[in-house]
Amino acid sequence: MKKINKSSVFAIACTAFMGAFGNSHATAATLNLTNSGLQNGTLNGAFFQEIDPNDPAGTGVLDSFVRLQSPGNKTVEEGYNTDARPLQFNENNSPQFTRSLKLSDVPIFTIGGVKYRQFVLDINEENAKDEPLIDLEKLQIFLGNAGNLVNYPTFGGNAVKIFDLDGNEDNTVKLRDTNAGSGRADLLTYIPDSLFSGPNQYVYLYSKFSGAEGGFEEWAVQVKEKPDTPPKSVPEPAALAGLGLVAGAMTFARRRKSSQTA
Ligand SMILES: [Ca+2]
Ligand SMILES: [Ca+2]
Ligand SMILES: [Ca+2]
Ligand SMILES: [Ca+2]
Repeated sequence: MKKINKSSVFAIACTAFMGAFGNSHATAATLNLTNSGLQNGTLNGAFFQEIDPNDPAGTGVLDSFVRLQSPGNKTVEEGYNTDARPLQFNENNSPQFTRSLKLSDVPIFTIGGVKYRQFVLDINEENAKDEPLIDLEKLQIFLGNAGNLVNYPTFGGNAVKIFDLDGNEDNTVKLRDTNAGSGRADLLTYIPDSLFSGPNQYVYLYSKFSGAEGGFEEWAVQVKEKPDTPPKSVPEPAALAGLGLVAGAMTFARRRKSSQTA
């Protein structure tokens, strides 16, 4: 597992600052997943893993629930999923791509004996210069009591924040568009399942990116067949195998394929 990088210069500066003002939140940690080869690492309890385009375990049907794109010439984008309209930030207006998400639709994976909820990120960045790079500045997850909440970050008192990437300090995950092209997801994000407690059953995922050019970024969940839910409609794997498309397997097959253009 990759270690979290900290800027020693910045740490020294922060130590001086903390000595002067006693501010325990004055440090920042960066998890850098931009090096070549598949990268992974942890930051404030979350586990991040780049998707291996050749790993069959990384394939599946994706169901997107929030799509973000920086407006105009801006390179910062933020937003969260909800059924409510109008939207608050830079979310795609289509109910197909920005919508409510039930906790029961977020699959659980066990890593090292610990259960995690898994979210999938598809990055779309230009593959020129340093533009494939993009920084995840903020990642916050709330549990809400309805699917059409508005007014982040309070949600009118109808949602509880259960995870914050910056909960301990101002953290950043440095990412890149590893698997370029439409429908090729890049990052698996695992949040401890133990945090998803309480009566609220709607998941709200807020994220903020910088260095965001090119196409949209999109958060999704893998559609897993679970014992407590009926199997969902998925493309026939055998049909794909017959065309030799499974071997490449960096594509996450998607529902509503006709609407995948950015
Ligand atoms: Ca991608
Ligand atoms: Ca970029
Ligand atoms: Ca941050
Ligand atoms: Ca982008």
